Amino acid sequence: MSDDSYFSYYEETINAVQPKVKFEVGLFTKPSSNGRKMELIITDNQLTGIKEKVLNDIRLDADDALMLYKSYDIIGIGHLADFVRRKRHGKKAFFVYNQHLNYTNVCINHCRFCAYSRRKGQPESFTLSIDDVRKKLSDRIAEPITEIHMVGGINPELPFDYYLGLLKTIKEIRPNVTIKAFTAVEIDHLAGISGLSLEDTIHTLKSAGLEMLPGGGAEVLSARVRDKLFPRKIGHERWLEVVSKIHAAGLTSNATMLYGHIETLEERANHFIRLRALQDKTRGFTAFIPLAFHSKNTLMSEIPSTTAFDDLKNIAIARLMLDNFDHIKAYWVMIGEKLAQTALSFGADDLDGTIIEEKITHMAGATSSKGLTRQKIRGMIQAAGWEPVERDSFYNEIIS
Ligand code: V47
Ligand code: SF4
Repeated sequence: MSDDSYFSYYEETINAVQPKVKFEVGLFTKPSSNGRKMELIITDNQLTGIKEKVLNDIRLDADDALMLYKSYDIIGIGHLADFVRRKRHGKKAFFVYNQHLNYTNVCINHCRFCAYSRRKGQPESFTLSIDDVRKKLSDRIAEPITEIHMVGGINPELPFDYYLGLLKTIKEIRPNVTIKAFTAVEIDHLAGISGLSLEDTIHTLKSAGLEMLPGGGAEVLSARVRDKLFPRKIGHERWLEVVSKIHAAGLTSNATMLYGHIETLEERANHFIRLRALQDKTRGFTAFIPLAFHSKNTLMSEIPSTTAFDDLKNIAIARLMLDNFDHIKAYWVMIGEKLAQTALSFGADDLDGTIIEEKITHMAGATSSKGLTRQKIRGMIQAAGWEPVERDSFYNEIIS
């Protein structure tokens, strides 16, 4: 799109979404087609340099991320992120018809932030049999689900064949769904039990039906945070290595960042830089999803919930920092339906999906619904002035 057509497009979309708002924003250097000055308002003068970079498509650095995190100009930051978001996706806001499946909560990693996992033999521990999985899928067979999102704990009793059985069963019951399964942490574990190299493990899983990885397991790509919160889980170097091998095998993946616990703003900024550097090499990441820490029933229950202010900032700063990621998701499970809807104006272009039965965050005190209908998601998007677009896992649009 040329600069001129982009500027008028931007103005049109803003006016369409907010028809009653007089278009007075004055940070573009060009006058708009109707003579009014277009500007993205920022009230924090310290953000002027960042604004210029954003307008001129210049990559932000870690210091810029810190400056944004330290600023209270949430509206200004939102405007900048919205500018980038609209340039990429116009008025479209994506969602997917998906089903979550958690195959076990038995886990030997004992991450301090986790309310989901249980030790073997504990009363609430569970591991689904292949027949359980078959039933869970069959119960929903009438629904037009296009993606199965499947993750679980690190349960040493499960053999590699069990995981292949999970994938094959899903493909048998729903041959057309995309299986987005196993975080890099699980893939690392599977490489340990398969008797194969990491590359061959990935190829075997791919042959059994694996197509994409969810973003979890990275938490915050920081050795300090890992030492304190999840020392048994793979560190950031291995996480990045596993993901790079996933991408090299032709699979895509998402990336997440768990925030709102002990991480510093510098560590958040560094997380973006590390993800962005890998994406420059592989181009295999699809979406980034900030995950708000929920502390209930965890070993860190004294930590208060994240604020709406911080939730929106993380979305917006992610959009500004991750210039090589196509999509930023506002995961409604974590931040609630209402804030996720608002986040669409702060840089997010995707709400994730129907989900159907979320466990990990609800065990940690999430108060959002456990699932949403397609109509409800469409309604949330439309009510905020965006155009709902149902997508598959690879962001192909689904015409229904
Ligand atoms: O890595 C665990 C997080 C992640 C808590 O790729 C918690 O589309 C908050 O990967 N409070 C797994 N978060 C979830 C995940 C995911 C979720 C949604 C979409 C996608 C995607 C991926 O859940 C873990 C961890 O960071 N988590 N415990 C908690 N108490
Ligand atoms: Fe296990 Fe994942 Fe929970 Fe950590 S976050 S304890 S790896 S289930």
